[in-house]
Amino acid sequence: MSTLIPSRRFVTLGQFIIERQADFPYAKGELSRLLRDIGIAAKLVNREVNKAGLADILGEHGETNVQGEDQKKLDVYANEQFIRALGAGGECIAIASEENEDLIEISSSVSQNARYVVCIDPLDGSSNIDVNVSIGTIFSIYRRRSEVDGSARVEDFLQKGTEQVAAGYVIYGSSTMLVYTTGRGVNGFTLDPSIGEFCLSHPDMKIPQSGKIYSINEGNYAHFPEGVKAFIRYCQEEDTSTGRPYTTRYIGSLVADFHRNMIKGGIYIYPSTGKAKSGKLRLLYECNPLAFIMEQAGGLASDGRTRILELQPESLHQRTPLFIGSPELVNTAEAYMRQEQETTAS
Ligand code: P6P
Repeated sequence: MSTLIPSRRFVTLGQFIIERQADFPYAKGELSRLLRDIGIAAKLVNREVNKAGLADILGEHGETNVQGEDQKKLDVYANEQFIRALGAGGECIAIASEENEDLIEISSSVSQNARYVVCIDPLDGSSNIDVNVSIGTIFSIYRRRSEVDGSARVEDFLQKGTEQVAAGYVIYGSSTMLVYTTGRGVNGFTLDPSIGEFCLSHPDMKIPQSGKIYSINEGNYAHFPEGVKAFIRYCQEEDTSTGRPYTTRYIGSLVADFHRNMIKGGIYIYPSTGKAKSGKLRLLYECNPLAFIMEQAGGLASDGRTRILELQPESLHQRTPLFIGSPELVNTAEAYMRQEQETTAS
């Protein structure tokens, strides 16, 4: 009599990565350990985010980060947790973080032969912490280019987005999810607090080819490029055959706006504005990882003209405009941007 093996109730992140080792060209457990390290830090950050209103961890840390933004205590805590976890894991040789002006070299003995560098925004949208709005972590993983036995160099980070070996985000929302890609599709894992594990909840995520949501801070309308203004007017025009006017949704927390669009379809735009001529969002640890994920989910990501993943980074904290989401909406927005360019040129 054969024994019936009950079908598994859930697949944890760790089990999934091991079962999908072939997805990662440099397997030998390296990706497993990198994502395990990120998952550990995410669980610790999640614990603090969930009690932020209770613990004396709210409010200003009294410092400002390299972006000149007020650092919340949770920003600092999150940055420390990801640096500590990646440093202890032995697979990462250096980190570029939104919270640090220069790259952070991991000098521990376990990391001396590490082959990867990680770009990270440890807690994006942190201005929303005090009002209990979802926030997120965004990360991007590259193979180092410098010699394994030498120190990491800034060139290890200044690689095009097409060179990423993995990318992902954590969203600390009504539930906490970790979503990642290694270039073989996108998979989402929801944290089950009862067992402390991220469990596969959104296999093979695909963004709808179109959508009815446009996400942009219209408070900056006066300073938008004409092509963006024309796209917004397109979204607001009455045309029942195309389901317009569309709906505007803007949470002001990139990971939350991005994740909603991944599920429902839509477009998120942070263009150049009067205050931010190159846009506000950073290429290395916000736009490149989200663009990698979006393309793997069947969407598009550009700066309004050029594919994000093809942009050549020149500095760690470089900014870029971002148009990202359902392909039909991104293509329409880019058409209005081209039209503006042609009008300006003529
Ligand atoms: P604005 C948060 O500071 C952030 O980097 C993203 O999470 C968010 O989408 C954007 O800035 C909001 O910027 O200028 O619209 O407040």
